[in-house]
Amino acid sequence: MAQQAPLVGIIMGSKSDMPVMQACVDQLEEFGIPYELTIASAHRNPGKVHEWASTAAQRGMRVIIAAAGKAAHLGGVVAAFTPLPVVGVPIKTSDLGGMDSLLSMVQMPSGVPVACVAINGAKNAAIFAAQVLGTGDDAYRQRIVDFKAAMAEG
Ligand code: RP5
Repeated sequence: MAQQAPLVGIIMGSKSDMPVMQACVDQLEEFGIPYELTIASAHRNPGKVHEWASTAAQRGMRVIIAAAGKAAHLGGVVAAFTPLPVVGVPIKTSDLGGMDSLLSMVQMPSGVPVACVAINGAKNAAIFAAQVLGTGDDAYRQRIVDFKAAMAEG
């Protein structure tokens, strides 16, 4: 999608999240939605996260998908720095099975929402992002209609 300006910004806390997040990338590709992918941790690279999140809207992004595991603060930190909707993907972890990621991502303080999908729900994050884009774009909305019709066909 390099030829089109990205509309979805994907950020993840580690390259170790990529095997899970490949399903998100694949779904966005299937919808033909241009995206940008960045690896930055809220704890290991806070400056990079701040810069990326606080410029995402002016760079043309419409929705952000943030994936992280363990003490998964990435989605919330990104949400603190952008007016864009943020979808969080809690990553399954070896020690606590992803409940750590889920609870730290979903329990946001009032005023700074992160719309959180299931543990490892990378594909649903892409579908939700497409639905957000579809609210203002008939072509993207039609892709969701077609996707649902194909799903119903089995
Ligand atoms: C989080 O810590 C990442 O999002 C990842 O899910 C988890 C483990 O990261 P690595 O130690 O594998 O880099 O920040």
